Amino acid sequence: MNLQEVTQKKYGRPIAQCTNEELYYSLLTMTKGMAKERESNAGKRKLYYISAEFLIGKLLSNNLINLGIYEDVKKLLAENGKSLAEIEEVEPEPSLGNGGLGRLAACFLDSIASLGLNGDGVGLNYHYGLFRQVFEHNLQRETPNPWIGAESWLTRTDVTYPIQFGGFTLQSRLYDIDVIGYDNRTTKLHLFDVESVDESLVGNGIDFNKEDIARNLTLFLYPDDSDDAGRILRVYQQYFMVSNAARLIIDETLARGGDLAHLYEYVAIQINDTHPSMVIPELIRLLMERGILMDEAIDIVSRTCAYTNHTILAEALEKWPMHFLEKAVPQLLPIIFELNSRVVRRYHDPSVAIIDAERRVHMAHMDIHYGYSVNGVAYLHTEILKNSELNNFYKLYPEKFNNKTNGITFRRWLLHCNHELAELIESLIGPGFKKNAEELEKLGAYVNDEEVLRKLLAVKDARKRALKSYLKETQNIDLDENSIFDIQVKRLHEYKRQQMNALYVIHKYFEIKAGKKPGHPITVIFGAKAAPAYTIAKDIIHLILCLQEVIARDPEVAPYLKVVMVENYNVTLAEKLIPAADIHEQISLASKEASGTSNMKFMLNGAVAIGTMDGANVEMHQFVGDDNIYIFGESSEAVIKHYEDKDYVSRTYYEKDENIRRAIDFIVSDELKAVGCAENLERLYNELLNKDWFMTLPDFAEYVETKERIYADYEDRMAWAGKMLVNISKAGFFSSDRTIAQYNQDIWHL
Ligand code: 26V
Repeated sequence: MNLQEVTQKKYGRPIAQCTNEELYYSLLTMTKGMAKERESNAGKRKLYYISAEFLIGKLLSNNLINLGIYEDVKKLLAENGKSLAEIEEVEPEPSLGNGGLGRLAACFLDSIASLGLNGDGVGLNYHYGLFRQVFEHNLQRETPNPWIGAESWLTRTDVTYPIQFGGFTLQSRLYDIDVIGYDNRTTKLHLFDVESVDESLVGNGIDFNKEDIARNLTLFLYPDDSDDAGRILRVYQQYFMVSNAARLIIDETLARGGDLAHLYEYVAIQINDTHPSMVIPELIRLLMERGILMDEAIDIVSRTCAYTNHTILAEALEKWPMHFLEKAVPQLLPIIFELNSRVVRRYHDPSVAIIDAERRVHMAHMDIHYGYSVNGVAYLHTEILKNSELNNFYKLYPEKFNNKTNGITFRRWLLHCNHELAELIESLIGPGFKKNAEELEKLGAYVNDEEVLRKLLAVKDARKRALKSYLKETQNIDLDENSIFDIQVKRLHEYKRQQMNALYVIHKYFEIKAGKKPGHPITVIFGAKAAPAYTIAKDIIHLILCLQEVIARDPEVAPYLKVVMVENYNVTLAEKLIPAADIHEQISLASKEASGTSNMKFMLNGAVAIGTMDGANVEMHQFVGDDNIYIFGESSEAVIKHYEDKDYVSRTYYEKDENIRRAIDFIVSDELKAVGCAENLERLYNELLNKDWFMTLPDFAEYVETKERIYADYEDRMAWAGKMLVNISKAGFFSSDRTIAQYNQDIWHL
């Protein structure tokens, strides 16, 4: 059915007489119908990508692009006096992820479908997602983010399983979202829900009764984990996800005529971080229920499951206290004990045991012993896993370790979010790059072509103006489109060092007051959600919001420096912010950022990075060379050594460096306290002065120097445009199509 027919059937009106809401729902219906007509791959071996997060973003435009009808629909709507951009605004954005890990899973599904591979995603259908961030009194407050209306991208299926927990059973229900590949097949995102979920359980903000598992199980992603009730809820969620996944995998395999004794010939399971790790004991348990002996079941599962590690932060590697598992999933304990005893019998090193001396279950250890592949997500990250964090495991299983540098889907992060740039590129090198990202290299031929460089700058200016009007309309923020847009958007975490960027802002504030005016005004833009229970992260948001207010009110500084923290940073905002960036901040403490993926999105959209030698920045630097990226800071080796030697004392930097002292003291100044909350500001001040676990201060002086250099270089517009072009031309490697092709070749063998 075409759109005209859909609106007639649904609302009894032609397109021209429909509201934007009616048109959105008509397009949704039409697109879902078209997806059903597409084929899926029916190859023998099928991938199940299990993930607690799929940060899919809005789907309408992306689906229209991948169906190849975006331009036609846009034209048809325009002929009827309607705007596709306005219709897009009607779509709610689900927040089914925290950040990079969840967005990566979404990019991977797009690439799996676009490469025509046989693979589906499996996760949970959180009704309120992570949360919606609102700012009040310069503080973050969390509210639910509902996204499932009467009509949505979800399709209810007949698949339902009884999932047993300690003492009770819950009935599940599977909902599917079609993932439409670019000019190719579709696959599915399977989201399991619990039939008894009750949205009315949510009270003030995101508070709810954490004990009432039957009614709360799929309300939120990662509820507050500051107490045991919140933490054990995660165990319930994770088991619910993997038990459903394992049953679906078994049922689908049998329905395809497969044989469970050779499950690995039919199935590959990718475990996305440790959240789905319980799939290992659960699948073993279910195979044993079907008459397979334990030895064989363990062997089958070990040849089916592969694990991706996304972090080296020790606190983020899940270790569940045994009593949590005893309470929530007692049926898994005999299996986990058995898996552990086999490890302990074979290797006498306690550091590789699954169960430690404090009776905690190390999920990553289980994955490594009982999976056939362990991968990191960027070259440096995998090297650190092999040589330090997981070295004891690497020595046991060198053949299991491999690197898969992350990637992003160019459909969403170029074709959809930056039409003007995509058109300019196509006019220069033809359309081949849309399917083969490496063709972007051909842009290198234009690096000295002034006419092309001018066009590139014009595209950037257009995107900056578009961001300006979007932020004015949606958040009442005023931007100066003639200023430098210097952007840092990502989860709020101390290791990502938003606080270092904020300290720089304070530094610049004093410099401008002292008469040192920048060549162009500077707009420093932040976007970040903080985990609800992560106090210092919320204090950093508070600092940034207070700075925003103090600087905006200062007539001496405001014309030259502006701080903007956008509210509720999400995929939709990323799609507006990233194309408009001149400079992007990738300033994590070296060794701590596994990969980063916004760095790739900015690069592809012609922004220039200031960054440390961390994560995928290392590979970006290798591709673009010293002249096209601004690298600073201590090396990962030096940082790792500081942790080993425990020799970092932040206060010595405060005492010996005047700039640092001036910036840190300002956090607790009367000016900031006048617009903020003394308790929060003092806590952050003390943290930086007495702990600073992620070593902000040692890199500060070099960060300041490098910022001055990048801002100065921005003044030579032609040379700058050359840097933009080089970045775009070298971005091809970071296509998730390349990443997925490598997963398939080395791990999945679909
Ligand atoms: C999550 C959280 C959430 C609550 C606060 C504390 C905390 C600490 C660490 C984490 C990390 C979870 C894993 C994760 O999201 N890793 C990210 O994965 C991306 C995709 O591979 C990668 O680009 C990022 O570098 C990595 O941080």
